[in-house]
Amino acid sequence: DDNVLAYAVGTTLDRFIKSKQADFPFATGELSQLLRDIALAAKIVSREISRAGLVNVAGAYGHTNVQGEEQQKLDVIANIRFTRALTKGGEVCAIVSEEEDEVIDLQNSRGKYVVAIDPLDGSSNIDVNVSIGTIFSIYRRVTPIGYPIQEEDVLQQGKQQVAAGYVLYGSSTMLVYTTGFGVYGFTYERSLGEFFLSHPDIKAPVDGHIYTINEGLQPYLEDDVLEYVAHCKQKGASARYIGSLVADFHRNMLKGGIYLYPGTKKAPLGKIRLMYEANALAFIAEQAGAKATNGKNRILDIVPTSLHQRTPLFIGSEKMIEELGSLMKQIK
Ligand code: AHM
Ligand code: MG
Repeated sequence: DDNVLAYAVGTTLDRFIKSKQADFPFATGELSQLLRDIALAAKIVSREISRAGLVNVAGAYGHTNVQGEEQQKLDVIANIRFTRALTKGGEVCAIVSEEEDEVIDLQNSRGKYVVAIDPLDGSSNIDVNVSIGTIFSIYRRVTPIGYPIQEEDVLQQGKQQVAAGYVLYGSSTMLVYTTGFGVYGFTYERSLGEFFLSHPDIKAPVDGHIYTINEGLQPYLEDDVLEYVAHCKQKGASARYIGSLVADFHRNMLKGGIYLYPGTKKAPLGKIRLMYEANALAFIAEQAGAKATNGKNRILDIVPTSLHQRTPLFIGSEKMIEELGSLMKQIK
């Protein structure tokens, strides 16, 4: 075997992707390659993050920046790493990034895929050694290959995603993704430089005991959400809030719980972005048997009208989302 050691330890991400591709004899392998490109960028970003605290320690970093540039912030670095990987791979025609105002048109009219990405989410946690994440959505372009991309290639509903995933830079780095056939989680083994399948076919608990909301927003919250939070407390649920969507979502999906970022009196659409935060996690949630809504509609049904639009987000265990939904109906 080409990688005896890796094989002995378990299934690598590469091998897993290859085995899944074999289920689709007519597939060209481009989506598989795209996922591998993302995984490679994730490894690089993971390395940068783990060294972040050393950057300003003279000498400790081991080398100075070759270009002599000032060390850039991690979210900027992550944006560069991911957009570069997506550009070089050749499968992508357009990128929507949280870090860029406009669509990045790669002028690659042969590229089949459009990617929406938040290269490094959880900005308040970046400089303080707390878990952060990358979130990505992959769409197939809808206009014919070989022509310039159009708005409809980019502004697609979440339910059109062909794949979505996230990378969690936590106590270990994980990559979790779906192509619509279940959710698979891989843990990064740094010394081998490989992601290994650690969480096959993730299913979220139907009900949960964790509620996740920034309670500092209380003065601006609507009655229905306040009531639901009171209900969680009464049930004896635990409050858990990291302030990194990926980490909060990941924990709740594994343990059972609900994440709420509602619209507030100050920000009626809340904070979370539809295109590169909510949609990917909604797709993963549904694949894991959980649910995601904006309080009225399924997240994946929302028709986007702009790249950076925000949406209220309620995502998590099926029963908790349903309970919240019926409470919202009663109160409104
Ligand atoms: P960001 O894209 O600026 O990082 O904002 C998104 C983050 C989410 O990861 C997190 O769930 C939320 O913002 C936390 O917001 P708040 O600080 O208002 O609680
Ligand atoms: Mg973000």
